[in-house]
Amino acid sequence: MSDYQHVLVEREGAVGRVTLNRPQVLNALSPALVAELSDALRSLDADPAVGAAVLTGGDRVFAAGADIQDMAERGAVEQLLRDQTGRWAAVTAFAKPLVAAVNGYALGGGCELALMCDLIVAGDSARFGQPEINLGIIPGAGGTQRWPRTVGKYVAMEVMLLGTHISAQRAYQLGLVNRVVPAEVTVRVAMEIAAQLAAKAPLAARLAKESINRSLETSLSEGLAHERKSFYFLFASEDQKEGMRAFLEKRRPEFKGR
Ligand code: DAK
Repeated sequence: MSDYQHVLVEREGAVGRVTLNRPQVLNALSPALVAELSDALRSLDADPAVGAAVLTGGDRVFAAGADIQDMAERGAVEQLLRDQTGRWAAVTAFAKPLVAAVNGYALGGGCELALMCDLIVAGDSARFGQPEINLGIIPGAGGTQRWPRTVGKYVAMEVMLLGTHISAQRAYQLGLVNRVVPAEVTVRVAMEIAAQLAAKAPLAARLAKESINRSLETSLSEGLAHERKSFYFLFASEDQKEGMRAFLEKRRPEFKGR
């Protein structure tokens, strides 16, 4: 994992951490960085010792968006053929709980990256926004879809048509982030939450995540049917037996992800 140039990958116990690492350009998301991020997340997903992960840009900035230097002179066909979407898809395909730890700017693709995570811990310095309108484009990694589903149409319009930045505190009021903490402890708090997530029954966490994400894409009846099947499925797991027996025996469960 140490041969990555644009991301750092570490593990603390059952928690993986990926840190975007191009500080000189505010972690601008170049294709090379996104390729490494995607590869790192796939590895953490495949690692049975990892139960949850944190995605961060570190203490100063999350990411100021896709790399404008890289995009400036590209044509439409070239953009399409580069299949960036496939690489970004690794973030939403990550099956374990993924916590974003956001300090400073989370703009454009950086903001979309945070919105792809399952929980967001924001430092009090965090600024969320989709300033693409100022570049003559629109968000391309989910911004126009995930913002309105999260905060409603009108705030989404403001953010995407005016390029307004949303502060950490306002993001909290809007339900866009789970916690606002002092910037110097953002990553630590996210790691603690991820450790708690990693201690839960892994299969149940995976299916709960899948079911909640599905609720944003389907009708209520289809979503309920999916939830019910996942619920029944878990009764085929050893962890369901362990969880319920442990409760009855008044002890802590030992989940195995089986
Ligand atoms: N790209 C490249 N370089 C960037 C950058 C970016 N997005 N953001 C900042 N930098 C560079 C600056 O050019 C500067 O470099 P030097 O001049 O020092 O060489 C350095 O980082 C420090 O930035 P500033 O000097 O500008 O710092 P300030 O504190 O004054 O301002 C700022 C910070 C974040 C307000 C400002 O840098 C800024 O406005 N940055 C651009 C933000 C932005 O417009 N982001 C949206 C980009 S478009 C898709 C996937 C993703 C996307 C689209 C499609 N598919 C899968 C299809 C995403 C698109 C986008 O994100």
